[in-house]
Amino acid sequence: MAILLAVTGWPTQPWLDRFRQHGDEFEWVSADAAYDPADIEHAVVWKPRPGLLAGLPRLRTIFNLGAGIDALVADRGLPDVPLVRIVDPDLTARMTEYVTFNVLRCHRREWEHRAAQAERRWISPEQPAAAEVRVGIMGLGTLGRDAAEVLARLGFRVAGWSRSAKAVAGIEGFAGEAGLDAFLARTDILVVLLPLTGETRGILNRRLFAGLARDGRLGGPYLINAGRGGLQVEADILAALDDGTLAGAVVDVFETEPLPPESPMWSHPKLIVSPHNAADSDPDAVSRNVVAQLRRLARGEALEHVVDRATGY
Ligand code: NDP
Ligand code: OXD
Repeated sequence: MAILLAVTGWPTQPWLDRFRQHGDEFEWVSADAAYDPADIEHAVVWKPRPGLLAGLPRLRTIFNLGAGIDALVADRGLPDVPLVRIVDPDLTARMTEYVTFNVLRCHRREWEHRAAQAERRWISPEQPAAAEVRVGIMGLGTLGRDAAEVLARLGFRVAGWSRSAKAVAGIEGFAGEAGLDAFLARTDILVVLLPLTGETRGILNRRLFAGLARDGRLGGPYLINAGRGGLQVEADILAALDDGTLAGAVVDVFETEPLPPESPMWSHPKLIVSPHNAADSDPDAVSRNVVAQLRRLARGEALEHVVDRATGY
């Protein structure tokens, strides 16, 4: 029995090399080469071709090579076997770096400084202390919680919003529909680390932006979205930046990726774009993580981080 590696959008060979290096007791085959579908027991994938997994009659487990599984569950023919996502300290640390870097950009007035430098203007914008700035994190899961704790250590007033109520020391918790308005109303910098599901699609829209705090020390609220592009209505982000509902935005994920060259998202002066690399899946760290799970299975132990198909994350 073999393990099939199927990745789209990433070079296959570095992944295959790492899996063979860290899991040399297993037989690894690439979906880019010839293989017998009946030999495949587990599949290790990132955005595999729709239908590919349905063609594997003995498949027992699917390992997704990232944290978000929305692209996989969009495949209507996805076999009903355990689907495992990545929860790994390397991925979490990368996301916390991205979030912290960009919260600090908003807090330390990056936009004003760049604009002033371009015009050789010496400015003295008001610089509030971190303790005067309220960060709100939508999605207080593996990634959101780590970022929240780091930001709280930097002195920011941090709150999180999740589906179920959470008690995290030093972080103000809000949950569900009932908690959303109050969460937004106390938020100067909104960080989004939600999964894309039927419930969250399009949640970052004009109505939500209008609910953010207007009484903060930064001159208006900021948005940082590193969750998924399907969470956001891009026309609403642009309109909110134009009319001042948002003071600025940093966006890593888009409705269409790669972001098409003609998209107005590229050139809006109040918008910073990154190319869906807030937290890359590192082949070395992630292959070790998946191999550890395969060894757990081989010992008859339960898999960790199995996706709940009902909630969609
Ligand atoms: P988790 O599953 O650990 O956390 C998800 C969080 O979102 C949980 O707190 C959950 O609430 C909350 N949530 C889900 N649905 C809702 C809802 N309807 N209303 C309110 N809260 C909700 O995921 P991770 O933290 O590991 O990852 C989050 C996402 O980050 C991924 O799904 C992926 O899309 C994105 N990502 C982006 C990357 C990038 O490079 N841009 C890299 C890695 C991930 P509860 O705790 O109550 O379940
Ligand atoms: C992920 C991603 O979900 O890279 O891990 O977006």
